Amino acid sequence: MGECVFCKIIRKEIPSTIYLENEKVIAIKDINPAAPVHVLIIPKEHIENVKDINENNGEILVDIHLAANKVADELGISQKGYRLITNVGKDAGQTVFHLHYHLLGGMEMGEKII
Ligand code: D5M
Repeated sequence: MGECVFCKIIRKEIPSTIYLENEKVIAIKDINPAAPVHVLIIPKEHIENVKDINENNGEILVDIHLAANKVADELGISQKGYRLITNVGKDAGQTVFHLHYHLLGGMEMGEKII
């Protein structure tokens, strides 16, 4: 856990552009944006990915979606639409093994951007 880049961002040991932060989640600008708006919604609790969501920790998904709604509104992409994507495991392309959702918007998206 000590080496997890998102845990370090949450502890402010690594700088990031923060759009929203509350007790449960943080929303930051992706360092390598794949769209004009590319925000990562990250729970503060270290959960590897969706496969580790269960009946004890699943409420975090509500907090993540509420944060995504709020950030999408604030960044002005709610009306035109956006994607909310989470990669689960190596074959999906997950590179940071701390649960996060990509909020992507600000452009018309084709078949595949991430
Ligand atoms: O997505 C992991 C994402 O995390 C990828 O889009 C880059 C982003 N990333 C990695 N390090 C940082 C820092 N330090 N700041 C902001 N964004 C970062 P995945 O779904 O695991 O492929």
